[in-house]
Amino acid sequence: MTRLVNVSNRVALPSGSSNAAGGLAVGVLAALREHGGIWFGWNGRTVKGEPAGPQLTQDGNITYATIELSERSHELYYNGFANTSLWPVCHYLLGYFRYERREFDEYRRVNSLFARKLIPLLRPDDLIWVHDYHLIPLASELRRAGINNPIGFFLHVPFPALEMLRVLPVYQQLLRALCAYDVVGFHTPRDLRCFRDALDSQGLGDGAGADRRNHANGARMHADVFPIGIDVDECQQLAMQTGEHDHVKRMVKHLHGRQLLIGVDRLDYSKGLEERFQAFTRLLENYPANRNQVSYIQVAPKTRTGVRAYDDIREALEQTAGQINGRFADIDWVPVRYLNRAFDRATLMGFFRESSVGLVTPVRDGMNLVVKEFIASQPLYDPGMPVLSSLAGAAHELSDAILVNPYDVDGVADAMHRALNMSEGERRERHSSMLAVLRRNDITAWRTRFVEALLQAQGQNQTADP
Ligand code: GDG
Repeated sequence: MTRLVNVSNRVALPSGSSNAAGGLAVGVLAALREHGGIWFGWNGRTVKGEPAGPQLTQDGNITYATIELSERSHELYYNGFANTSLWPVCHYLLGYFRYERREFDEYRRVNSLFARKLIPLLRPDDLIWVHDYHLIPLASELRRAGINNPIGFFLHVPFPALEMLRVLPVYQQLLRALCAYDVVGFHTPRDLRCFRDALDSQGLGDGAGADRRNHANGARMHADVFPIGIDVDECQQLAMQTGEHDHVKRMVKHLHGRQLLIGVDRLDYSKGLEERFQAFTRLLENYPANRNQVSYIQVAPKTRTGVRAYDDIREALEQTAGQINGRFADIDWVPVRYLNRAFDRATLMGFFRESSVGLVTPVRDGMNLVVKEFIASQPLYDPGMPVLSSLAGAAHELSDAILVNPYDVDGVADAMHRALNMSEGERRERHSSMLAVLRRNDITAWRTRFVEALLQAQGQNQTADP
């Protein structure tokens, strides 16, 4: 069988915490477990001198091949260009955007380091699947070194509209770099449209679509939509099994029969947590009957510590949660529990199952797996309802969720109230149609469709070979 070589900035090693929060890791791991193969990337360690690796670790059918990064690369490439230039632009959040040429130079250097370290592991019939915005130039680096394998790229974050993309001084270079891939994948048709517009603006598209000749090996680049999904059965089973887990039991005990609203997000400004806390305040103000009747748990494990904006948001949210509790709490009721830590996956699914409302209100998101996990974890006879941001990619598929604009705090409060009071019949109807969507576009469909597109590229390349 052809080997699948996944490459992402960060690899979630089996020896690490099983609480790793992050959609890319969850998706890649689930896809790899099914198909087997290599997962290549950074192991999370930084060093002062020359980074070592790749170090190989075998776990079942997955080989983890990991490298170190220098402290300088971590600061300039990861904290810098990837997370302070690209991430904000892709999420339409220019208030967080900064561009420094030396950070972009380091971004290119790290991509060339990834290529150098990866090449000795490659076999001629491997399919290479590169993930996310950290590694856009990787294919051009590999092509330069003579690698002719099919190489695909999947963008886990939104592809911004041309007028937003143009803010990046190096956007043209990045677009050209994307043309070195055989397959470029996005979560939604909207992302694909934006990508095609951007290519056309540079004369790189064919006018009608995104297919074009790529200079390196004469193959054609194919861009398409591959919505990421989840393993529905895994979530359902975990959710059903965890009712007896200590954390879930303690959580339910402290509810004292109140309805629960839940949010689970990496602590990231794109997840709309400040706005969500305001909306919860508005729920208690505008619909006072909910006081002492509902509780809100927000799980928000830390990520990207060391990036200033991420440290700031943590402090801001702690304050807001304190203010809400200070204003509304009663001797027997704490309105908000803000848990700045990670839980294991099974516990999260158990929490979801006990919740009446799933709050998923990012101000922008590529897809959002949490809403899918929330839906899959619900009991069929009495399912909870998600309140979902229309600015998350998942809204494209999940039109039966209660859709909101996350910036409209009164609107989100109305939606919370509506979800809390929706009839069982309506909840069951909406849930069953959303579950059907989750099953159609599950993690297997995502992986299979992408791999098929890569195999097709391989066939075409071979035909095109002189
Ligand atoms: C990127 C894109 C896209 C969260 N807290 C804990 C925990 N998590 C898990 C969730 C979920 C994952 O992390 C988060 O996935 P998301 O999709 O919501 O978000 P990002 O990390 O921003 O992912 C996103 C995704 O890539 C996939 O393409 O959907 O748009 O931004 O699985 O359950 N897991 C554990 N403990 C926690 O405390 N174990």
